[in-house]
Amino acid sequence: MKVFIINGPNLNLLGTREPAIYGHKTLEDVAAECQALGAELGIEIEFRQSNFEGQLVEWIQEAIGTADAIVINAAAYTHTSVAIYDALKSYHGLKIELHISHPHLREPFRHTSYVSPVVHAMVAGFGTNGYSLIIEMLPQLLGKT
Ligand code: CA2
Repeated sequence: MKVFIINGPNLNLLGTREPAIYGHKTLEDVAAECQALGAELGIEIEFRQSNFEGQLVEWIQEAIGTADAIVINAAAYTHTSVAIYDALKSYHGLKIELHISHPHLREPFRHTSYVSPVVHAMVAGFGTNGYSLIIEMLPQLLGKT
C-alpha cells in the first residue's frame, strides 16, 4: 500500500506561528509520526509539502497509477483552486481531504472547498492528530484488513 500525503502552502510554517490554531508540532514532526505509523501498518507514506499550486497538481498526477490513496491538505488552495479540483477528479483511488483546523468555524472565505466535491471523506478540526487518524483508517478504507 502506498499513500501520498500532500500538503499545500504555508504548512511548512507549522509549529513556528499561530499555535492556537495549528498546534506546536512542526511539519517534520508530523511527517515523522506519519512515517512511523505507516511502517507499523505496512503503508508506504510519501509525505510532501509545496507552496506552489502547479507542484501540488503534478504530485496528484504522479499519484495516478502509483498510489492507492491521496490524503490532501491543500491549505489555502482548498478555497481557490480549480486546478487541484480537476487534478483530483482524474485520480480514481481513495481521496481524503484533511484540515488541521475546522474551516467552517473560521472566516467565510474558508467555508468553500474545491476539494470536498471530489474526495471520499474529510477530516477537520482534530489538529495535527488528523493525519494519524486518517492513516489508522486506511487499511479498513482500502479493504486491506
Ligand atoms: O486547517 C487547515 O489545515 C488549513 O488547510 C490550513 C490553511 C488554511 O488556509 C485553510 O483554510 C485550513 C493554512 C495553512 C497555513 O499554515 C500555517 C501554519 C503555521 C503558521 C502559519 C500558517
